[in-house]
Amino acid sequence: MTYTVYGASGSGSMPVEAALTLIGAPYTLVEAVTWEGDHERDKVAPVNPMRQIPALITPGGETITESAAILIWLAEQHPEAALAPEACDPRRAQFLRWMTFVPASIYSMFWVRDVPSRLVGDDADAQAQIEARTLERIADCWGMMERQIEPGRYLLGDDLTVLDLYVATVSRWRPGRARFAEVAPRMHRVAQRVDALPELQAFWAERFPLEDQAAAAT
Ligand SMILES: N[C@@H](CCC(=O)N[C@@H](CS)C(=O)NCC(=O)O)C(=O)O
Repeated sequence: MTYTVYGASGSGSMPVEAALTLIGAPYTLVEAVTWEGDHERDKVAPVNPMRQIPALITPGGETITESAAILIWLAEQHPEAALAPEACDPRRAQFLRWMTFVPASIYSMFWVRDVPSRLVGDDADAQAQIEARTLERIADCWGMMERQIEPGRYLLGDDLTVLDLYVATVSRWRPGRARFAEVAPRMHRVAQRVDALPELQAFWAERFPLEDQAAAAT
């Protein structure tokens, strides 16, 4: 009775794997580095026709895609891990708001910027504009989020939630943590706290060492 995660080091499967680590639930990993080409994307196709990671196969054999849905579902299935405010908790609305904002406004930019030719073909100038403008858009979105939340030790107060795991991961991607710190200084402090969680030290070291995110941000 274990989970299966389709994922890759440094990818959007990081918050899912981190949540499973905190929950203490065993999982099998199917490594699929989807941004490295069709061969890798095809590994995911049987469970996710979008050929994207993360995808989670539950112990009951159900497939869940979409990082935010997976994280919210895992928190609900494992209330003992206390990784999300419950439905009656006053923090629930903001939790759902930002759990939706991150994939809708920020994560989605990477489908465009990772392969700009998907939208503009071989036009090198247009590709360069997409790369530059998506970086600005991502930074703007982080800034907007920063101005509308009141973090405590963590983003929604003093309790760690899957939102913290999510933001700690996505903020490592381009434009990278240095820019994130400029536009979202309070959220940056939270992300550093998540990086330093003792329970996740071995996980981060194996799956997303901080030096890798520095390289990814260049
Ligand atoms: N909406 C999806 C986005 C997933 C996504 O973009 N995953 C990336 C890796 S981090 C991917 O598989 N990209 C390959 C592609 O889109 O072709 C989610 O939130 O899970």
